[in-house]
Amino acid sequence: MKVMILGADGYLGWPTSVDLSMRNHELLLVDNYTKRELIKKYNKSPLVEQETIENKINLLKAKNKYISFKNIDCADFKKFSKLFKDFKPDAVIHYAELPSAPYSMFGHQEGWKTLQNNLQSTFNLIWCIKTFKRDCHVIKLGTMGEYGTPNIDIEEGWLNVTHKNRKQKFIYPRQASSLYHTSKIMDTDLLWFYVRMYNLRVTDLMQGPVYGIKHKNNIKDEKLFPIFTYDDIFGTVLNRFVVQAIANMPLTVYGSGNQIRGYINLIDTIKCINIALKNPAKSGNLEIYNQFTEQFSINELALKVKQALKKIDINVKIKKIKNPRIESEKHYYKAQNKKMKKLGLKPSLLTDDVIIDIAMFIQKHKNKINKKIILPQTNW
Ligand code: USQ
Repeated sequence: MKVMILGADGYLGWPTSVDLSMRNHELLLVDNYTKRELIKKYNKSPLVEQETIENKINLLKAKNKYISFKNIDCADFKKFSKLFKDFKPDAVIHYAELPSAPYSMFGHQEGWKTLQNNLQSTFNLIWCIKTFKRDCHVIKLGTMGEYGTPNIDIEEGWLNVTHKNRKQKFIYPRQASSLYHTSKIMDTDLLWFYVRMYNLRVTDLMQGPVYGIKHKNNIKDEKLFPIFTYDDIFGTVLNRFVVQAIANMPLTVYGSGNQIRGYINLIDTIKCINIALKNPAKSGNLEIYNQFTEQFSINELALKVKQALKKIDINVKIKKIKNPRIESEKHYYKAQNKKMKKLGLKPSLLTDDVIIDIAMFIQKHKNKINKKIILPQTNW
């Protein structure tokens, strides 16, 4: 297939690119280094300094010659539409968004940049498909955070409502607790509108926080590993916890630690992308999948890290700190995640070995951990 990957340099975009390049697709990778620039601007740094994407792509080209890279901003319609029109992809995997809740809540500029970048890149993509290739399948990364923490079960994207004896299926009600997550709700609404109007084919993946660094096709070569961030803005909770453990810092449980989320191993993110590629949404359909494999509270997650690392003689401390976020800390949470499994996903669960494996990678780079960038600095 001809596949475009937008945001190909990121924590998910790069492993997706590595994996698909080994499956003989013709790939066009797109990124404009926004995340790298923001990491520098806000004085953060990944655990391991990244090669340029151009250098990384040369590694992939040795295995697949049908792979190219363009350094352009997907929010720049003129440049993006030319690229799309020339390549005419069968599918586009859209990760070209600012992914951080704390960043989006930092200030006016960051909030607006999140909204503007995320909506504009999604809108540009929609417009290109509508204009140049109506049957192109969009695989869009959404987030479980779109649903928030409602007091009823979270269904997979849609809810059947009976009202005054009449029935209608609606997109499941959404109420996020950051501006970033809200930008994803707006993306979904935009996509759904254009699916209804112009019969586009869209798969929206409601993904939970991801952890890990390895997957099937990068396991032997650390140069192919994705960017690994652990700072307060770009790091996600489990990766942060393991870094804290290795740095001999207490794990920072925000608030009561009873917040529950659905988590997913990076290995499974890649599997889900492949499943979505092989099972495209039909014309005029918005397919929504809940992309997580297990639910944990933050307390459970911290305990899992503590118990796993005890096996390799690391004594982990856990500390509850004031929650820097406005989010529900005691809530019902039961989310459905059957659809991916029905299509063949066999989950790679969060075992002690998985945690130890992440810890071994971090241990190797322990001297590079910057303890000053870990504690939360954005409050809302
Ligand atoms: N948390 C802690 N301690 C920490 C960091 C986080 O207790 O040191 C808590 C947060 O308060 C939150 C939970 O862990 O309740 C998850 O936080 P997170 O920073 O791992 O994830 P979040 O901000 O929700 O965003 C991440 C990704 C985002 C993705 C989302 C999926 O950055 O791109 O969309 O996970 S979800 O959370 O399901 O919406």
